[in-house]
Formats: sequence, structure tokens, C-alpha cells
Amino acid sequence: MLILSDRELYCSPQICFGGYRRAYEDSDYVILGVPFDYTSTFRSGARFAPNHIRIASLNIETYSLRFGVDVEEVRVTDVGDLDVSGNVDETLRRTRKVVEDLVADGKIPILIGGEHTLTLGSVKAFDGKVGVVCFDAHLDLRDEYLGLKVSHATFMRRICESIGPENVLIVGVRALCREEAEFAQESGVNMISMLELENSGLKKSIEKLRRFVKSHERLYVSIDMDVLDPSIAPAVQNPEPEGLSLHELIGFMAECTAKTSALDLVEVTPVYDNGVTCIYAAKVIYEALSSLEAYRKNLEIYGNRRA
Ligand SMILES: [Mn+2]
Repeated sequence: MLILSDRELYCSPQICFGGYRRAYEDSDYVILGVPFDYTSTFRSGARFAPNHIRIASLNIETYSLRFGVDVEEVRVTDVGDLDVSGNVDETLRRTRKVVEDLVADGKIPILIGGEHTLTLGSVKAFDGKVGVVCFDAHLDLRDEYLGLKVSHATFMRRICESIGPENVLIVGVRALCREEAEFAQESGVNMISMLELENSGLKKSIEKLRRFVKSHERLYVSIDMDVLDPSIAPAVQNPEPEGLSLHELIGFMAECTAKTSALDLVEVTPVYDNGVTCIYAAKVIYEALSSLEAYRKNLEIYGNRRA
């Protein structure tokens, strides 16, 4: 039996997600903070989210009733935060390089932002061979915003240029400008708007998501926390009314599990939080880990049968 000294037992050198500090070599899932919000234009402060979400993660239960998994028993580690640069392109380059490393080592990266722009760096790690499922109130498809080609309002346009608009699905949309609506229509970006969800029902939307999942070998899943209704998750950089419930978000997310190669959660801004948005964020990550682990376990038992 391993005997720990009181110092080893009771002292923690730094906060890490869920307290998971296992050796990198022994982990399947790697948490990486990206504390960056230089292009934010409204309620800035997402740079503070990684540590606040880590604190929240230490104070909620880790067992998932949905997936029958206790994240305590999952091979997770937290490698800390990316050293961000004052230059956005350099921050995105570093994000890409680190995600490339993690993927090459067979890990599933789970990034905690930070603003949504980081997804552009992260997706590029897959060299164009990935579908993106993005949960977001916004389309973020402007060609330029406030003089910037690369920002939280344009990054999805840049992703479309990089991997092709037909390989992008944005779920939970309800906030867009005419330019974005027209681009989405003409380019063939896939979309499940909140209006569509309300009018056609959850079942139809899930069928649409399943078709997208089926047509891709692997997926990058990006969760902008503003996809949730601001009445439940108010502390985001750009809140928009009429959002998803957490149950709906986790349901959609679970549909992507079999193909999920990496995941990020972005746009939480703790300065506007009463603590609950960070709890929601930590919960989303726990449920994501649980569904990925349940799938992995299933594969071990039943072999490599993909949905
Ligand atoms: Mn958004």
C-alpha cells in the first residue's frame, strides 16, 4: 500500500481540474487551460475562467448518473495553462502546437478557455481532417469585426475557410447579423437554430446532428457556454436570451461521443458570476468525460463498432 506523508496528503501545489494530477503518460484525457480574451468586445474576463472552473470542479460530485461513470476513476490529468502571448496569432499557434502534441500522444484534449477564438488554433491541429460541432448562440461568421480578421466574432468564418463550411455544424443559434445569415445560406454551413429546435422539436434536431456525426470520421466539439440560457448560465462574455437547457446540451453532446477527438469549453467570464456558471461549466466537462469514458469502456467490451 502506498503510504503518503501528511504533507503529500493534505497540501496541493496548485489548483487543477477535479484535483487530477496523474502522470501524463497514464492519462487518456488532458485538461488544458487557455486563459486568453484579447479580442473580447463586451464583457471581457474569460482569461480568468480556467482557474474558476477548476475551483468549481473541486466542489461538485464526479459521478454521472446518465453515463454510469465516476470521473474519479477516469484517466484524466490537468497539464495547467497555456502560456499565452500578447500576440493573438502566436497564442493560436501555441494552442495548435500543444493540441497536435496531445493528439499525437493519443490523448483527448479538453481545453478550457478563454475566448472562442482559441478554437481556430485548436481545430488547425487536425490539419483539415475533422468536422466541427459547435454549440453557440452566435454564428461568429463575420468576415471582419471591428477591424480584426481573427476575433471571437470571425473565428468560425476562418474555420470554414480552413476545413470547408460543409464540415461545420453550429447548434443553438439565435444571434446573428444579415451578413452571417447570408454567408451561412450560400456557403452551406450546417445549422440548428433555436427557432428550428422550438418549431420542429428536439427529435428532428437530434436526427440532423446524427447525420452530421455519421458523415465525419472524427469531430472537434466546441462548447460556447452562451449556448445555454442566460437565466441559468449568466456569466458569459456575450449573453443571448432563448438558449438551451443543460439537459439538452448534454444530450446533443452525447450524440457526438463516438467521434469526439477533442473538446473545448469557452467564453465563461467569472467576474459576472455568482458562482453558478462555473459550476455549470465544470458539470459540462464532467458529463463530457463520463460519456467519452462510457464509450471507451464499451469499445473495450464490445470491440470497435462505431456509430
Ligand atoms: Mn457565442
